[in-house]
Amino acid sequence: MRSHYSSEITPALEGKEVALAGWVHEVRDLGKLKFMVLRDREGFIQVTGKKDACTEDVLKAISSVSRESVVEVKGVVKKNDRAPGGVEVSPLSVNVVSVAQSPLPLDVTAKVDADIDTRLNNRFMDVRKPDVAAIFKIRSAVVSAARSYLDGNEFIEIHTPKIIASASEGGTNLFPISYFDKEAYLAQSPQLYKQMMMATGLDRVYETTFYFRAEEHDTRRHLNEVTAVDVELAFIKNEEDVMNLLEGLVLSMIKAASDCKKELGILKKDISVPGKALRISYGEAIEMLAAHGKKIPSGEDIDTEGEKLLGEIMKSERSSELYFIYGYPLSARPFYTMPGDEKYSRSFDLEYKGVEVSSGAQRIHNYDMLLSQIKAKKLDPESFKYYLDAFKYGMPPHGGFGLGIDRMMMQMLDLAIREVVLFPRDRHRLTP
Ligand code: AMO
Repeated sequence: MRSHYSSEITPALEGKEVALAGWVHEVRDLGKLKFMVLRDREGFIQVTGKKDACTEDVLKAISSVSRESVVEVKGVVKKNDRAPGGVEVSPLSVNVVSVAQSPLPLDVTAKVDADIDTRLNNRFMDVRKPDVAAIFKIRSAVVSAARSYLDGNEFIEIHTPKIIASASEGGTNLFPISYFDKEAYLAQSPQLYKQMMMATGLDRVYETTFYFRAEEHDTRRHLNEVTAVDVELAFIKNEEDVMNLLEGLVLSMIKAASDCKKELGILKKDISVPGKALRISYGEAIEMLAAHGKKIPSGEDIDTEGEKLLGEIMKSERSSELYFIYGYPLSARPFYTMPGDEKYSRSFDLEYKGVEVSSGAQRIHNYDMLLSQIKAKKLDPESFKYYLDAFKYGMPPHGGFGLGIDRMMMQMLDLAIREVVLFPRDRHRLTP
């Protein structure tokens, strides 16, 4: 239906006939002059109906069309210094393809601010706003950069089941579903499957995936359906190999976002790409927190408040927004984590501006050790049989991580998590 997007209409096309298609953003009727601003994915273009240059039908269509209707406009490009971008289109025909009812559920011209719930209830219309569309264009660039980075590092993209028979991250946050005559769950993570892949010889795998988490959190940073990049790699020396890969991946994603200049301009945001990710141990982290009045009992995970405070300390004292915390207490990590010694594990979190964006570890690859860890965490080895079998017949040393795409987006753009997900699933939201 279209020969050009609005952004492709430049004064250099003067005199050329073009076909445009999009939504009626605004209409202004000044009697002899009728303006219609047409909006498409790439921007806006002014369509100017002049009484002496257009047919009656064209002028009538412009003055009667409702805002947000879909139109097809054929016309001639004209330079005009007073038009936005120095160019406009003089219409030869205006075809109203789909009429928008009124009143509109949302104001796309953003003259009236709507609350986030009204926006999410009408997401189809919310995303018509250029600043909201910009978020999802950046998101696409970021996911594409993640795939390119991993593809370029000899990873294979896999897809593992989202309907599963047993928990992978602990039993409390599963969504049960009925699977014919059996009980099943939505997958919390591809964890057990990506580890089983390490016994296949494919060596380096990743999945862009959903996690389903029945957590009752109602926060700026939690969702019940999460998008993530999950990675596992074999023949590693230790967790440092995994951290180095994650660092490169995250920097490439931030770089891709920072390259979205047009979209960042629309959002009035700037993204600075860190040079590297610093590394601090869990012990150092809790000492730094204690020095600032926040006590974390030794052996416990750092809570949200602690993470946020650490983010501030790292920024002001070490000029760092991106850093690893490594060597978490074994007791705070899942059963598959490789112990460092009796207390500490070969695990890490990656923090970005005071929020955990990824967690990972070297894994246990020894069958007996894995079995004893499952028992130590009071889990039933029988329900992990299919997973444990993969450790009996040759399993290389391996490790990996899960990186939250939603969390990355929210931290890069400094927005709440529901802003960066098209149709978020949270405690209260199951539609649209
Ligand atoms: P974890 O449970 O820490 O680790 O999840 C990994 C990353 O996923 C994101 N994430 C979430 N984002 C938004 N809302 C949530 N409710 C939520 N839960 C998780 C975060 C988090 O860092 N199997 C391990 C990973 C591994 O070791 O490979 C795991 O799932 O960004």
